[in-house]
Order: sequence, then structure tokens, then C-alpha cells
Amino acid sequence: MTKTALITGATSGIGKATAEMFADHGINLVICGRRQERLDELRNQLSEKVKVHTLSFDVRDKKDVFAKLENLPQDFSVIDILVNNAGNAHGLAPIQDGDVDDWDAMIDINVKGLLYVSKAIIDQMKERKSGHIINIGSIAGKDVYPNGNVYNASKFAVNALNEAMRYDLNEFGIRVGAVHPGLVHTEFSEVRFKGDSEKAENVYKGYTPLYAEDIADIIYFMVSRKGSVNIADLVVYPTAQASATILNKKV
Ligand code: NDP
Ligand code: 8X3
Repeated sequence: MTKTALITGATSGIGKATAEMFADHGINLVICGRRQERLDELRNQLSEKVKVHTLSFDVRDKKDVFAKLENLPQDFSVIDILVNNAGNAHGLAPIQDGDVDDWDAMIDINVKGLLYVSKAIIDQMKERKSGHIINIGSIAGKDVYPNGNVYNASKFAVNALNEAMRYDLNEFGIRVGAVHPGLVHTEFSEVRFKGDSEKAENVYKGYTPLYAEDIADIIYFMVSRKGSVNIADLVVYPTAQASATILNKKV
């Protein structure tokens, strides 16, 4: 039977690549993000292959998240796969110099936003006793690194919530798993460094990083296992990276 996936943060990077990968495999899509024009572009690109619905909301806007996700059009009302991907780092500074607005953004988007979206979708999965939730964590949620502080904390929370969801939703037959990528070349660093492209590009210089397609490939692998198999927790680095702090810039 044709499945439907809802992907947050589908306007760029990992979320967009996952939408493309899913479309290649015949999975219908609800693609979400704040930038409607990018959602429209992606829908135009993919709708020859699968059915695509776009939803523009800020995951921080609790009311709007619930209003939109609880009123999905009939063709998209059954969500088989939820990919909780929307998120970013905002800033990279020692805790004593951190910007409280950046802290709010990371906690509100990466943690609370993920919770709101999950809550809005879990009810229907619980009723059907089936569904698959993929949470995009980070190696930043496994290891703290200097200046990562609040981003680390937000991704440690995603790691904890991934486990917590797996425990609590187990009785409903809902699969829950996380991917924790290392450095992936997306718009992530552009956002972290507030549009400073030179600084952002430097992050990926001198070695081969992961690309969004690499993570999409892994996400598709996870969702395409038979229903009795749940890949619970998957850490993936570029070969050049051994940990959050060890990176071989010659690889
Ligand atoms: P991108 O910046 O390319 O994509 C981030 C996506 O999140 C965009 O589609 C953006 O859409 C969406 N988003 C951000 N803020 C909000 C918001 N307030 N409301 C709704 N959507 C939002 O980065 P990545 O693809 O790299 O990031 C995707 C996920 O992967 C994140 O959770 C990130 O933490 C994680 N990750 C990234 C790594 C990397 O090195 N790149 C490594 C490990 C994890 P829009 O702006 O249109 O709203
Ligand atoms: C993104 C990877 O190492 O920049 O989560 O935190 S890192």
C-alpha cells in the first residue's frame, strides 16, 4: 500500500533530500517549512512522481502547528511516517557569551517544535496502532563540544525524547528511531553563522563532509525495513570525522 510521510524542514538540506528520496520510492508527501515558495518549488518538482501537499508553519507556533496538522486534507490525513527534521544551530559561542535569543530559538525549535509536531501526529498513529517516527538528532546530542552548549543540550534532549517515545509508544506498535549525523553540508552553517557564507563554507573545507543525500539514503533504509524491524539509533560521521571534536581535514 502507498505510504504517506510528513517531513518537517523540507525546504532545504536533509529534509529536502529525504522528500526527494521518498518520492523516488513512491511515498506520498506532506512537506513542511516556513518558506512557502521553496515548498511550492519542491511540490512542482516531485508531483509527477507522488502526491504532494505543502504546509507552511513555524514549529514554534503551537496553535498553528496543531491547527494545520489536525486538519490535513483527506488524501493526506493518514501519516505513516513522520520525519522530525526541522531544526538548526543558532550561534557558536561560549556559554558566558551566549545570546539568549539564540538559546530560545534552539530550545523552541529543536525541542519544543519537535514535541508539538509529534503530539499532533502520534494520536492518529496510536489509534491505528501503526506508524514510524524518525527523529533527526545529531552527534551534538551524543557528545558536547566547546561552544556548542545550548545546541548540544537541545540535541541531547532529542536523543532522550527518541528513547522516551520508543518506550511509551511501544505498546501501540509504533516504530521510533533516530539518525545522529556528524557534519553534513547543508544550509546548517549558514544559519548557525547568521548568513556569514565565508564562515559557513569554511566548516566544510579540506575534507569530504556528508551530504544531505547520504542522510536521506539512511532514512529511507530505516523506513523501508519490514515492520518487525526498528532501527532505533544510528550515528553517522563523514569518514574524516572521528568525533564531535576530531576532524581530519586531509581526508
Ligand atoms: P538546513 O538549514 O539546510 O535545514 C533546516 C530546515 O529546518 C529547513 O528546511 C528549515 O525550513 C527548517 N526550519 C528551521 N527552523 C524552523 C522553524 N522555526 N519552523 C519550521 N521549520 C524550520 O539544515 P539541515 O538540513 O542540516 O538540518 C536538518 C536537521 O539536521 C536539523 O535538525 C539539524 O539540527 C540536524 N543536523 C544537521 C547536521 C549538519 O551538519 N548539517 C548534523 C546533525 C544534525 P524553513 O527555514 O523554510 O522554515
Ligand atoms: C550538526 C553537527 O557537529 O555542527 O548537528 O554540531 S555539529
